[in-house]
Order: sequence, then structure tokens, then C-alpha cells
Amino acid sequence: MKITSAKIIVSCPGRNFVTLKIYTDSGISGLGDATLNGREKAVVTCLEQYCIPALIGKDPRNTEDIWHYFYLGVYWKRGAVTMTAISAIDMALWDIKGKALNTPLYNLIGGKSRDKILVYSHANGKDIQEAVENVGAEMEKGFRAVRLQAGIPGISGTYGVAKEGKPYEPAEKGLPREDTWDTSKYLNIIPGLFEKTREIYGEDIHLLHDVHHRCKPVEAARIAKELEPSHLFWLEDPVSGELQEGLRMIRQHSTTPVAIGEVFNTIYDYTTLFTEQLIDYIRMPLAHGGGITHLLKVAAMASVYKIHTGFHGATDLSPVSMAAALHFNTAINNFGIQEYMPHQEVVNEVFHINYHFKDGYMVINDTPGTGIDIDEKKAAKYPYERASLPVNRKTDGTMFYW
Ligand code: EZ4
Ligand code: CO
Repeated sequence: MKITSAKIIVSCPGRNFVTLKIYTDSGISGLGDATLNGREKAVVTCLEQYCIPALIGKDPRNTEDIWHYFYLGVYWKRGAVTMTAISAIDMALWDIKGKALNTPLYNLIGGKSRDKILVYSHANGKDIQEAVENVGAEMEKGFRAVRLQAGIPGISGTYGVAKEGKPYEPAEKGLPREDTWDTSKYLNIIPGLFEKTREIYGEDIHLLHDVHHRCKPVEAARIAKELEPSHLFWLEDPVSGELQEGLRMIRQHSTTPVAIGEVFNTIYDYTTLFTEQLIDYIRMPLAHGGGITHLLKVAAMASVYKIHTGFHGATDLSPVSMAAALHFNTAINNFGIQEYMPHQEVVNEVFHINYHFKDGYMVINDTPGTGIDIDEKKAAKYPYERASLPVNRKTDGTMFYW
């Protein structure tokens, strides 16, 4: 079998998605998600100019060799743009492999460890009261795990909190919006949010919280410690992962489980975190962390250190990513939980999805490969629109770093 061509489909059904489609001489094609929120066109260029020309003529079944060809062949290893391009290629090749063997992806990587995938949804509100009410709404929908974020009084536009009842969407059209951030105000609010939530709903719901890398180690240790009585499922991205050592202080002070890595892209971002058992969940998704080939290795190493997966699953990952993740989660033993932020209805016009939500879990069909399809005519109806994630300044105007 040989790769004959590849095409990139950029579409904006409500938000931007980049999809790689690889064609072969056997008539089988495969799909990979190449979406990198706010940097979509950089990945398009990387694929178009550098990767696709080198793919033509290769045997698509050689996923391991092709992964290493692109990882090593670039010389400038790693980085979000390069790794997203490699991830998309890898995902598409595993899709082709599954279709060629007429079997769902999960069968190629271990078969079924489970029939359904535990997912968590998002609840947020402009203040504690609204946020707490929205946890109840998610529980009514059947979710058994909910990520909870609340607006912070005195801070305009808290990241992770929807505006005026709209569904939460991290990127906004145009150039980055500038928000204000004040960590001390944030630290004062969050423990009370969870205390109130537990008071109302009890212990029979998993609660998660995302810090979005906003704390220094000592602040993260404080919030993790103060949240201990609320028994979180996890505290996400408590500090930025640029310094893996930064996670040590949190561990020294609290038993709140920690998840990190939605912005990581290789196993080398995790080595200290694994060997010192500084975290409990890996967030690095298939679309940014080197695809199935690399995440299988990351998950295997994590399992040695009793660490589970908890893949990123925000709306800026396309349904192609979600389907691939559900196969992956079906197969591996050390799966923990999957983030599930439902896409807008219009996304289903473009992507024909093969999974559904039921009673707190996702179920994936056993169509061969990843089993997802794209309607290119519909995709063309929604041209790319520039969108950006916000940046933050402290109340005195300084760019917020930590
Ligand atoms: O900020 O997907 O856990 N989920 C998150 C997301 C991310 C966006 C970035 O593109 O933190 O909301
Ligand atoms: Co996050």
C-alpha cells in the first residue's frame, strides 16, 4: 500500500478545525485532527510545505517508522506546531490501518479494556451561586463528573467562564482579548465554591477544577491544601509545566490529585513528573502529543508510575480527535477519565460522528479505523475565521506570567 496524496481541510463551523486527509492507492483514506487553537495556519503550512511532500509514496502501514521519520527528520524536534502536524499524520495512518484490516482502532492497540468511557463535563457561572446551580444542571444531564469554574468578583472575564449564558468557547474571533487577572482574589474564592457545592450535592459526584497555569508553586500548594476537604477528582494545571520541579511543592503539602499537560507535546515534558510521581493524570491529547504512536508510549510509562490518562477534550479538538481518543481510552488499562465539552450542533453537519453520550459515559461504535467522516462540501461552507485565546494583565497592567 502507498500514500498517493494528502489534503488539508480548514473549516469553521462555529470554530476553526484543521483536518488532514491522507489518500492511498488502495482507495482507503484516513483522517487526522491538525487543529491547534489560535495557530491553525502554522500547522497547515507545516503540513503543506514540509510533511505532505515527504509522505507521498510511503507505506501508510509503517506508523512507527513514519512517526520517527517526521520526529527526527525535522532536526528541530518538538514544539506544538511540529507535534500537531505529526499527530495528525499519525492519527490518519492508524485510521487507514484500521480500515485496511476492517477493524476498529481499539482492536489494534489492545482491544477492549472497557465498554464505556467515563467523561466529565463543564459547569461554570458568573458567581458561586450560578456556578453551583450549573453543577446540578450537568448532573441532571447524567454526568458523573463535572469541572467547575466561577467568575471572580473584581476580575473582568474570568477564563473558563462563559459570557451571558453562552456556551463556553476558549477562543474568540479576532486578535487576543486582554483580560485582567488577580491571583489573590482567585485564591480567596475557589475553596468556598467547592465547599458550597459539596454542601448541596454531597460526595456522589466527581468534581474537577482547572487553574489554567495561574499559580506559583506556593500558591498552588495553598489551593490544593485548602481544597482537600472537598475531595476533588483532580486539580488541573495548578502551575505552568515549564518547570517540572514546580509540582513538588504541591505534593509536599496536599493529597489533592493533580492533572497536567494539555499544552505538553512529548514524553520529555513528563519525565520528572512520572519518576517522582508528582502527578496523577496526564492531559496531553492525541492531537498535540504525537498521536496514537507516541501516546501509547507515554501512557505505558505513566502506568509504571501508577498514573492515569485524562485527555484534554475541549471544543478546540475536533470530533476526529474525540473519536480517536475514545478508541484509545477503550483499549488502555490506565485510562482515568476523558474531558467532554460537546461541540455546537453545526459541527455535526461537517463531521459525521460515531460516538454518543449515555448516563455519564461515552460509547464508541465499532466502525473500522477511527470511524469518523468529514463532509467536504459542508466544510467548504464555513471558511476560516481568525480567532485567538485571551491574554492576561495584572491589575497594574503588567503582562501576567505568574
Ligand atoms: O484552555 O482548550 O481543560 N481545558 C482547558 C481548555 C483550554 C483550551 C485551549 O485551547 O483548559 O479550555
Ligand atoms: Co485545561
